[in-house]
Amino acid sequence: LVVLAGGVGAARFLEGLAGVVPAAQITVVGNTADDAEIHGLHISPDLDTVTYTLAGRANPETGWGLNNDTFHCLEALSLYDQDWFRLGDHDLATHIYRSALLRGGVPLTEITARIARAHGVEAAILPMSDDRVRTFVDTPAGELDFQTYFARRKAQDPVRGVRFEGAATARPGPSVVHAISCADAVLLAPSNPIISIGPILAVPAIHEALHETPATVLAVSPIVAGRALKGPTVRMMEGLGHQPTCVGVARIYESFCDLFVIDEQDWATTSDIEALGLEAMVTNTVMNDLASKQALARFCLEGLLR
Ligand code: FO1
Repeated sequence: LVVLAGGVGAARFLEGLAGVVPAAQITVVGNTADDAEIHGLHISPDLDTVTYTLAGRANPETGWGLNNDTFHCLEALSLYDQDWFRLGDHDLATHIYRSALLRGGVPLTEITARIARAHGVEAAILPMSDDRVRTFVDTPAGELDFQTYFARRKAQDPVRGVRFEGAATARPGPSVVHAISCADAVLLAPSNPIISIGPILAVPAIHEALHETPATVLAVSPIVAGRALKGPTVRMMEGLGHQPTCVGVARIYESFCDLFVIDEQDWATTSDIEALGLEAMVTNTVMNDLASKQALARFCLEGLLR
């Protein structure tokens, strides 16, 4: 099973999936366009969120960062007014390790595998690309790098455009295309279609592999009853001229997606989704505990087996 994943929403979905199939059968293709260089360190928030969650170590309140982390270094950085990106002390160790290896020429794919192994994660976690891809968000305040828009300015600026710098020439990570082409199924996690899944689709060879794979492609809508499970998805879709509903998400995925999972609250949109040529599957997609995460994963697998 190959899962295209952003951060917190995807990690919750993966936690459910890893509870119903052996984790070793899961390959995650993770977004790296949210990556940032902060304090001279290379941060890969989405890869880390997936890794920490599958390791059972994510902070349950934020979804990102490590559970029970301390913030002594951050407190010290506040003296220099450098504490807007909340890096915990133990989380910092991951960034120090990653940054040192990157500087030594080790590819991000290899480093990500080492970090996952160290945390006891059995799923394969593949960065979408080892090449540098970065999201920039166009706002009335100017073009902002992603973490300035998201973490520093708390995703408050209206979004006029989004650009994935480097994506057009980025090569996919070494086993990404093979994984998609040989998968039994490809799943798009309930992540923001614009800024989490969007950069993955913007890597041309990944886009092509999704169109060509014989595997069934299933996507889970991150929008329920016009609201996003997490983050600025709805306002961002509105700002970019997409219908901010599950139907709007289905339109973004329509050219390569076969099955589209929507929430019970959106059952009335089934015919709109089927009019796009996707098969709609209706269930509870709101994941508030482990049981609901696993139930959603089981529902997706049953749909794929039909
Ligand atoms: N998100 C925030 O909104 N504020 C933060 O201070 C912050 C710190 C942070 C540290 C490590 C990490 O792995 C993620 C962190 N995130 C933070 C989350 C991150 O910015 C977003 O979740 C993703 O980039 C969007 O998927």
